[in-house]
Amino acid sequence: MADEMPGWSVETLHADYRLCLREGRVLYDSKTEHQRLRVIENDSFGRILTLDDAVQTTEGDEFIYHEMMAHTPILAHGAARRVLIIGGGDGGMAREALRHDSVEHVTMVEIDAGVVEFSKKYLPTLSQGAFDDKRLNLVIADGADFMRESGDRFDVIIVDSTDPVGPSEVLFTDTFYGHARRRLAEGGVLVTQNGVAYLQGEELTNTMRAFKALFADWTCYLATVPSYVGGPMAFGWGTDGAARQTDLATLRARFKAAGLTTRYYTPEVHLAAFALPGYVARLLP
Ligand code: AG3
Repeated sequence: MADEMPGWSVETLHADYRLCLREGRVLYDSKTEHQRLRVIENDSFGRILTLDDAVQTTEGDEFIYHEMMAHTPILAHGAARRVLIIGGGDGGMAREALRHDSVEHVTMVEIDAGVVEFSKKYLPTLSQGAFDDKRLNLVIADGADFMRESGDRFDVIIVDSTDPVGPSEVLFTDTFYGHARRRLAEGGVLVTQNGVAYLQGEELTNTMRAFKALFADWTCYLATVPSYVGGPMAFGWGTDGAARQTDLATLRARFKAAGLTTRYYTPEVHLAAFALPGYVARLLP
């Protein structure tokens, strides 16, 4: 974070738009092998994790992102037993996936062991014990290598990455998406973090172009996460199955059967999230 404003943390992720967060206590500021890690406190958002000066997650609004990236594909699929998370070192995504009793295994491939250790300590409300769940298999490795080399297949793959700068860049390539498709079991769904559409439109277009070439059903869906500035965030969706055609009555029944208490996700929001405003629809090839 740039230090032009004492007492404020400045996110410089976007070229023309900066996010300033009032900085209470700085709980941590250090470099891991892969990136600069920081945790600050803020009255409106609680603890905020930044990696290389970009906001990754906040205690206050993380539920929106994690619920929408985990429950949307899992409930649309309807019988997801094996879930793969690429990234997600803070444990929030694993927590949401593991809330489904029907999920038997979650494999989480995180490149940076430092993020995991650190999140357990400074952001325990993110993982809420997920790292101790017997169904979780934590692999510290490069997600791109894992995708290329693993022989396993998954019903749902969630790419919970940072933005496509630095270590995450490879997770936005056609090659990576192609390998991801081969890791999907029949009817499996891939979802990806694709940035805020207004400011990171090119990133979304590139991913969607790759999905169009790979999947029978491809699109993106949206959710507004206050700490990811610039309007709604887009999540890529790719599958050769029919998960997107799951209707409201079915989603409601699955949601109820799963016994989930959520703060953002509802079956109605699930379906509505796929309705794209014109400017977003026009970013799709
Ligand atoms: N990973 C996604 C962070 C994306 C931030 N991008 C942005 N503000 N445009 C979050 C990790 C949470 N598990």
